Amino acid sequence: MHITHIHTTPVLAPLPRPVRTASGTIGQFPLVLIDVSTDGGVVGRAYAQVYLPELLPALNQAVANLAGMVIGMPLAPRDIHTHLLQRCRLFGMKGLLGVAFGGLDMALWDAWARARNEPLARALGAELRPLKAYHSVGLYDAQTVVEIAEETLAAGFSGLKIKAGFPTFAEDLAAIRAAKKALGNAASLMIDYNQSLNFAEAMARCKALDDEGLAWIEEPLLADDLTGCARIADAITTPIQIGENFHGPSEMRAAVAARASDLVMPDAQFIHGVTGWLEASALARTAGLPMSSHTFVEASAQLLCATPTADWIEVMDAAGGLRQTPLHIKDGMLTPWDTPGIGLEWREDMVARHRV
Ligand code: SMN
Ligand code: MG
Repeated sequence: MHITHIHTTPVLAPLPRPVRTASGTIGQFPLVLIDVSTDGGVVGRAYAQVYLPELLPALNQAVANLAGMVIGMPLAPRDIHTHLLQRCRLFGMKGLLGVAFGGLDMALWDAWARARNEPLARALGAELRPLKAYHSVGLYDAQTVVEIAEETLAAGFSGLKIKAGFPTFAEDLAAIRAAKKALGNAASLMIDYNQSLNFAEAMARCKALDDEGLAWIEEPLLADDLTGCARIADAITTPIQIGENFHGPSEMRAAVAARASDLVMPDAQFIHGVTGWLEASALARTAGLPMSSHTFVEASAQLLCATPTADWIEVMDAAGGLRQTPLHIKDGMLTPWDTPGIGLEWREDMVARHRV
């Protein structure tokens, strides 16, 4: 089977509510929908995402240009991955190009699994199983977070992740305590600073939060400050979580070598797609690190089934407003889609409405 055509569609995907972080707000998710056609009639689907609407045309063009380099090739995702890494070696598979590469890789694997008529996990040799699921939301003050926590429990999640990084630590603490109280023993609470603190502030806030019973504290520092992260991880008992900003498996290898965190959560796109994730999951296994996911709930559900140290699946449903099938969450667990590939079928009416 050969690749005949790759179609891209830029959209601003609707979200149930904006995601406010200490480093900027996402109102709608800028996505590039990717459809890979083959001469065997199989179509593979995935998407790439860029947080800034201003960069959506550039991402769309990057995916289309990269796709142009693989038309006519056999549908062998690993071979294509190696081919594109080689073609792009002088430039480096970084930034927007790395994002386009990750999205395209996922669409190719989706086609590959569909050609086998199996969910991606099963085609990779892993059985589908329920995954511990947490609800991932933005920055909320102590009053509003209670509503969010109640909604999280009602929706069947066993965890909630809220953003932190208010101007004062007192506001962080108030929101965390309010969320914790509302969740009780029914769900874990994680917090995410989105790289917003300097070292002194991060160390002080993390130490002050160490007895609050958090499941993890995420990205207190700039993502590439591996030594800083390692020092904080050493100083407190609450696990430090990083990984959404690992651009390719080699950045994860560096973080693991620096002992930058207790937990890892690569993003299926930034880590360079399914191929990159499989390398990352091997790194996590040899280092004994629990591995969670970051956004991309459809591909992540399949991939976590095939991840030896799988921990939590993040549910921030960027494409949920455009996807045909809803998420299935019950008793704290998400059940991966038991359909060929990664389980993405678009609602064409919604795609047409949100197309840019
Ligand atoms: C995040 C995800 C997507 C957009 C903004 C922020 C985040 C997370 O850091 O961990 O979900
Ligand atoms: Mg995060």
